[in-house]
Amino acid sequence: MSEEAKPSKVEILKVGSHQLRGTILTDLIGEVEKFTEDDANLLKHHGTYQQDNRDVRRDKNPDGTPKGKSYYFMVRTRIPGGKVTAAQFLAELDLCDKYGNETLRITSRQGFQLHGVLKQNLRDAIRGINETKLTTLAACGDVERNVMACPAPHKNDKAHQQIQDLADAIAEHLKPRTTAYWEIWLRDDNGEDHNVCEFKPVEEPIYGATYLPRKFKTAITLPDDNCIDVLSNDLGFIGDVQDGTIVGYNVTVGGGMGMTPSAKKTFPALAKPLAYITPDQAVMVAEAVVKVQRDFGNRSDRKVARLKYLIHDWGIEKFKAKVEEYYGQPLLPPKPIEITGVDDHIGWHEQGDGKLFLGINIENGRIKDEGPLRIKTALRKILGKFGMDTRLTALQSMILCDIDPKNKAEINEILREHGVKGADELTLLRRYAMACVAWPTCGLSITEAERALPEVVDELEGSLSKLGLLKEKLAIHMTGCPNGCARPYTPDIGLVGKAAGEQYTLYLGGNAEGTRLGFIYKDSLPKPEINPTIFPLFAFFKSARKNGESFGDFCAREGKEQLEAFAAKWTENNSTAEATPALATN
Ligand code: SRM
Ligand code: SF4
Repeated sequence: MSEEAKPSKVEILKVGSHQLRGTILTDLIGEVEKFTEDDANLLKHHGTYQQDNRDVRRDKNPDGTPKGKSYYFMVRTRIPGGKVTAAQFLAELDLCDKYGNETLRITSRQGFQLHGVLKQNLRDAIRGINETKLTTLAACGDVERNVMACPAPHKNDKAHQQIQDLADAIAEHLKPRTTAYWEIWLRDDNGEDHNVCEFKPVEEPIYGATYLPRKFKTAITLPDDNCIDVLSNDLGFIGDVQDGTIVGYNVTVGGGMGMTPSAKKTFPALAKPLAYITPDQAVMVAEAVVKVQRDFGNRSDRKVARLKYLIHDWGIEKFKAKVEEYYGQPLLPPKPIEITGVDDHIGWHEQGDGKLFLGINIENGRIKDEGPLRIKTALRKILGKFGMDTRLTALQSMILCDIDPKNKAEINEILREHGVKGADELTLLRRYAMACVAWPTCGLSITEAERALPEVVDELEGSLSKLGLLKEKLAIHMTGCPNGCARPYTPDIGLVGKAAGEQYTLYLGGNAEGTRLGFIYKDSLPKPEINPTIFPLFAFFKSARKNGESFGDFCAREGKEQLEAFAAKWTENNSTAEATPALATN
């Protein structure tokens, strides 16, 4: 075996893990404060990450000695298409209060996360989730992750129903079958079944002994509403809608955001079109793509193990030929289907069956009661009283479904009383803003994101207001490191944690529809300089935009050099505090 072909440590671990068991159970019931590194790696496949509170890492005991790390766990629920009943939502809220840090997070992939769960509560937290018929199995790890689909509950629209059904079908077909999950988390100490919804005593038909080389992500979209960012996924399906029905899909492959700037071999990529298929082919084509990645994805270097690197190495034609071989028949070439729009679904909408749905913006996905904003209590009251189904969006927000129009005023009142703002009280900038978790729980974060973005949005809103641009739809995504968990390389404005001291790389030129990668406009930009750097570009946009183009389209058309040249001239001409209030305030 050549040096390059040596399997990575994680590959060796998976092979010897007895289908992801390792020694998790021993560590779980033992007195140890944390899991071994190997078990912590296996735990990801069970939907939980061992973390530590980075805010207190440097704390000292009274005698000056370091306190050491304070360990806890993140627990992620995998929710295909973001469909959650009221009972499930309320149970997750209870679990975050009972075992977590009293906040519940909606993720950028339509999932939930509990944070701050102590080891002694981990099994109860995971059982609690399973008791509501949700699962954490395969929410993380080297398997198919949560399958996304547009969550808008348009009940009379067949296409919306079709993509939700396909998300369920793919998620079910590609879920791991290991019984380790059931044994560790769902069986009582006396051997009784605690909850058997995940128990399937069979071998792994798709994944075999080694699972996938890396995480794998799938999403399904409609061309006029790419609210799940299909092209950022390893595998995507774009519906071909005719007369309200999906008659086929363009299949896209090889999207992914993660990169390591110091490793040139890594890069963010938008998925490429692979083939056109009929709806009945979708699940088995998904299986074929997954199996090609299983058998040919890089298992020696995890940095380049995602599907996008296999496609980069092979080219799309060779990849397609291999998928056809696994699928067992040729696939048609993709059709020219364009992605044309995006909708955050915030606000009140007709559902199509006489009922209404309400999209509620959750700032950076964090459901909590803090100060005058008591969204957690408001949701408890509304879900407790009306018991409606809900949906989670890929913009870290949520939808209340099936609302009788006669209850609209009461629901509005509950939200208002708890400080929750309605669609028309929020700028589109804030509605389309998204930040990853970052500090204090994410072990990979370099800078803040969730805790930093609200202030950045406040400042940018100030700038947009001064320029009369407050009504513009423009998306800003921020992450605490280049892994890209809030998909920062595709929106109009992307901010990516670069270095300690709250320094970010500023990307411009993407769009809210997620169809273009931005370019680096400034590197290592300290947070207080973000707004002053963008203000002149907003001014340029206002004066030189064409045909109502968006800020991202404008930046992409002008290009970095033109933007820089304008900004330099603008700053020279407007350097007094009076002329540049936005600059002066920062
Ligand atoms: Fe992510 C790792 C949080 C969506 C790319 N991501 C992590 C970890 C688990 C950190 C770690 O490995 O120790 C983060 C946990 C933080 C915490 O404290 O909770 C984390 N990722 C998240 C979430 C919660 C962000 C959010 O604020 O919503 C999202 C959970 C989604 C879910 O429910 O499944 C989340 N992560 C994403 C996305 C967006 C997406 O999938 O649409 C991406 C970019 C798309 C992609 O996969 O390329 C993403 N996360 C990564 C990567 C880079 C992967 C790569 O190919 O290089 C890592 C690091 C890794 O895998 O090595 C990572
Ligand atoms: Fe953590 Fe980086 Fe993902 Fe943010 S982008 S959650 S900092 S891994």
